[in-house]
Amino acid sequence: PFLENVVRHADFLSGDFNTSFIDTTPELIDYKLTRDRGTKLLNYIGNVTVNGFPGITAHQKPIFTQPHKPNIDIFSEIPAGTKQILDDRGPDGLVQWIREQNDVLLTDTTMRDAHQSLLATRVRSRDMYDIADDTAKIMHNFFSFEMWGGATFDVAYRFLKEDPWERLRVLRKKMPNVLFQMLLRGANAVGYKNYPDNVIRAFIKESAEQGIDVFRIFDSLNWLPGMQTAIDAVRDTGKIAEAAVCYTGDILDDTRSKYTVNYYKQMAKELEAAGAHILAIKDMAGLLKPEAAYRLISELKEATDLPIHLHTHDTSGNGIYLYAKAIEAGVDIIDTAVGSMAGLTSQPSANSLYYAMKGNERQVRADIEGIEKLNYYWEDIRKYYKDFESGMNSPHSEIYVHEMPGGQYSNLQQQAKGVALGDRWEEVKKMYSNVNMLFGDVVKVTPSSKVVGDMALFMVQNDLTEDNVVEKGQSIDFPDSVIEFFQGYLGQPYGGFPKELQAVVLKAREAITVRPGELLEDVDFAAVKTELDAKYNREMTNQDVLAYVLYPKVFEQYMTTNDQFGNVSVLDTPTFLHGMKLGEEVEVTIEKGKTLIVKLVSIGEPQHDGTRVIYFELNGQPREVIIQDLT
Ligand code: 3PY
Ligand code: ZN
Repeated sequence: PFLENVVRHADFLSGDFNTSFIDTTPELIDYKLTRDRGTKLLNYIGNVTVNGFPGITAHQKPIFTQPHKPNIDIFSEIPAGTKQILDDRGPDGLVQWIREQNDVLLTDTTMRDAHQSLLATRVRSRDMYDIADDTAKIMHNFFSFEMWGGATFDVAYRFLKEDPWERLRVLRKKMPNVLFQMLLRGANAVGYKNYPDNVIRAFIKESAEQGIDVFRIFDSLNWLPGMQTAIDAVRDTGKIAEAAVCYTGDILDDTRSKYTVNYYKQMAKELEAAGAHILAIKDMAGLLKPEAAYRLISELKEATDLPIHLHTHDTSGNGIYLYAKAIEAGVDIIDTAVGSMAGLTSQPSANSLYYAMKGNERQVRADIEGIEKLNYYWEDIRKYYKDFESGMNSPHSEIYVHEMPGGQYSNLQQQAKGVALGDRWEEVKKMYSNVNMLFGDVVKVTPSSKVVGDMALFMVQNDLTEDNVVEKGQSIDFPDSVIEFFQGYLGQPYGGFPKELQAVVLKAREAITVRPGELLEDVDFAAVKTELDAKYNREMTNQDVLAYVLYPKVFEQYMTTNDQFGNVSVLDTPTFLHGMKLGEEVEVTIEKGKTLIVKLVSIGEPQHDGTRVIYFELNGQPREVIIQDLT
């Protein structure tokens, strides 16, 4: 193909060339690269068309309408916002500015927690880029956009085959006016286990350089030593350290004496002393009841000087009422999502809250007409990801009993199906709350929530109960995550481990009581880079190295897919998830000014070796790819 290109070139045909022709004619190489990229994408499309996409059940690609956009003039100016306040006045200036606001400020979670909690974190960068400019203009007076962190980091590499750092960079460019916020799991970064301190520091530094301004830092057991390294590292970057108390239990229930108002007040004071700029109340399961919110926030306001940022999930359906009470108690910032991506396991709707607070002395600062338009866009986008919906379609007040975080519900349900416990889901939920009590009533949020979930599945599967687990457990091996938890590798739970159960789970293993980071050796980033450069025969970036250190297998798999299929993030979402229909034509812009027109012409019969030939037209030229039929 490259030679074809040479012999067709005008200079070549006219005889106007010499021996440096190839070196001085870069478009030949460029053409070859474009061609290679085209072939790789055809391979991807052929594969998905024949073999499907994990988690997608539709046999035919559905017909989708073009997502409705607000149609704001793209050349209109993006109004300045909180990002400029931070850049001009620094973290303390920003905190001062928050204190001066009477309105309640909003964080929009649509691009992170909302889709993490509703659509298994599957929303692709492309669907965010397409609405980024409009969002920056409409939500210019928001406090922040939570658009990174939590589960989005590994899901991007693992399932979407795209680079989360690129998402951050591109969005930052398109949305330069409002603070970018991420969720950081303290010493677990964006993973499920504690990492060495220098990994936490390097990850935070790189994230700040690439565009994150506000780091919401939490520890899955509310254990302060698990947060301190991260708080210090964020402060060193000049960004905002928003430290979280994770809310669990029920401060209104007198029969539960562990997580009281005083417990939260004490923790808030410690976080203030540890260097937090903002205090987050992270109600990850949506357990905070309206009257409890009023009381908690009123008391926290007295206990600390920090602005308070409230996060909840609307699983019970009480989210708006809870926010109204929190606003009455003086909360400074709250988390909402665009209406069509809100409610149920996601955050309460910004649109609904806006109307709910009409007439109140504290207003919700938002351009409601604009947000209603964003609503249409996300309503259309959400349809692409229908197969990843949890199936929950009404409020679940039982959340107050099982206490499962918003993002865990559908995951654990899938896990239960995976071990043939799908039809015992009710039992699993019940067991989840029993395990919580068995563990001594612990904070349940990634990754501690995963431990409780793994144990619940294990108990149901092995017919264990709270009464017989200690006795029967002598002769069984518990799941790895449970063993590691009882070894202290996620930190120390408030009130300690239940000793009898710990002994049964650990058997001959030792437990630690120090911070896991103290025992973990620093990662030698230069050595990892050298190894990766050699392995992939190219210069790896800091971001690649960090991704590999956090998730070695996931990153390697991503690199393999990338090698095979190229950059698949350029495909539109229906094509990415469903492939193409016979006779269909799609446009793929592989970079600015370079568009491929792909038509699926026919799919050959399976060959004896299990392969099929897929016939395409690429920019009008016939092209074939051979793929393995795995169905
Ligand atoms: C995460 O850690 O991803 C969460 O959303 C926890 O609530
Ligand atoms: Zn959440």
